[in-house]
Amino acid sequence: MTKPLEGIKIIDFTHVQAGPACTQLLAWFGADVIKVERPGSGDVTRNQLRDIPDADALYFTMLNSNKKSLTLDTKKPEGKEVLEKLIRESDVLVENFGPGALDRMGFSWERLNELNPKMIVASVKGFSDGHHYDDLKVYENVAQCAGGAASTTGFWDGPPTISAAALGDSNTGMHLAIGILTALIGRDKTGKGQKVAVSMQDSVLNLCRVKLRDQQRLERVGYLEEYPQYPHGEFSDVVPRGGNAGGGGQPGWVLKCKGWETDPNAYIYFTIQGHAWEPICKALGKPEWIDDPAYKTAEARQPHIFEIFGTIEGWLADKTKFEAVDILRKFDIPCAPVLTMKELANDPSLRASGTIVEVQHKKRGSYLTVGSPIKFSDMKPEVTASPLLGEHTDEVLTSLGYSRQDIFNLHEIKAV
Ligand code: CAO
Repeated sequence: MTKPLEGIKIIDFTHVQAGPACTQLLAWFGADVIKVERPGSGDVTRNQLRDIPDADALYFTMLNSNKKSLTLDTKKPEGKEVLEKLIRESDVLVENFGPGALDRMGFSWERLNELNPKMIVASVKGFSDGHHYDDLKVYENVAQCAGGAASTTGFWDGPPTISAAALGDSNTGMHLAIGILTALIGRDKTGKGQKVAVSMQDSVLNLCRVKLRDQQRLERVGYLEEYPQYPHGEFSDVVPRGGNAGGGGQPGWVLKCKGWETDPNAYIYFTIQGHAWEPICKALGKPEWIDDPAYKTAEARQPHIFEIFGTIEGWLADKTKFEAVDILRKFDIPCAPVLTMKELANDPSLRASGTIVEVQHKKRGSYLTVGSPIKFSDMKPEVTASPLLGEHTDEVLTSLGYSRQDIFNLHEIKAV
């Protein structure tokens, strides 16, 4: 089956998570992604948090599937020469080095554009160009703090909190992928490449858009009625941490189910959707609440919403999270069990849909990874193993026109 991005050649000059997540996605959709790595060491994640000695760590294998690996010392003249050849025939270069690293290597945007005016140059940085922090190196949690996620996540009586979801890394990579695809479509119209830049701070903030909504509402009216602080607590002049409150117009909370005393994940998320009040009352066996003025409207419920959640927890006390959801789904109530990584890894639906996939790796044997969350009617992205360090060096050099002797010489002088 022809994949939509077949024929698109991508120089993957990325490392750690933000950049590799982007190029992995493009590789799943058919792009020829050549990961350029430093000889001897490669992407630092190959060695980070190893669970099998001498085999690439899962951190690497789960972010670099479907790619080729070319080892090249791009600070040496011989390595630069190879990279220049590759640039001349590639469609996209993606990088997420620290600020200024590509310029110091001699590959500024101007130089890249001169070498290949049709090439799209895509970068991830911690902060956008010209930002007063644009010299900073940034990792995931730093971005979550800088992008507004940490100050608005967690409980009001605890410190700013980091989300386990990679809002700074993979999320930024997904934004960059959208930018690259947009620039590729743009190039079809103009014939020209362009620079695409995404900052981790901006990408986190983009996902925290409703918190900026709340900041403005707070400044106008002095309170936020969907937050647990309303109506009994105090609001300051900044958006507070709202615990597990629903962020939209319908209250919700994480509620205890049977076994919560010993199982830290025996919980469901329960949402009280305004128009679903009647079915909720029926599901809970509380028909008297349906027309009770103290419960009938969202405004009436809000002052004692935690008392309502407490009653629901009473109803949940003899039901597992799965049993509870099986009942509530019949009443069309938006809810879900709090699922663990173990439960997700073994979920037959996720296996069937290709969201959790088992991949064979030359050194590791089989491992699980997350496949494409994007599903197509005409294509099922297949996940293949991540490359060993330098696995495709000779193949790529040959495709660039180097002879066996040239390749031997390059290896000899340690350029590759
Ligand atoms: N050959 C020769 N040199 C190479 C090379 C190669 N194939 N690949 C990389 N290098 C060099 C770079 O040229 C650079 O050298 P200089 O600093 O001397 O110019 C160096 O290796 C890499 O620098 P770096 O700043 O990218 O790496 P770091 O480990 O110090 O920082 C990180 C890592 C992630 C903090 C930084 O890259 C960064 O801020 N990136 C942008 C934001 C980002 O993507 N962060 C997300 C990472 S995922 O959590």
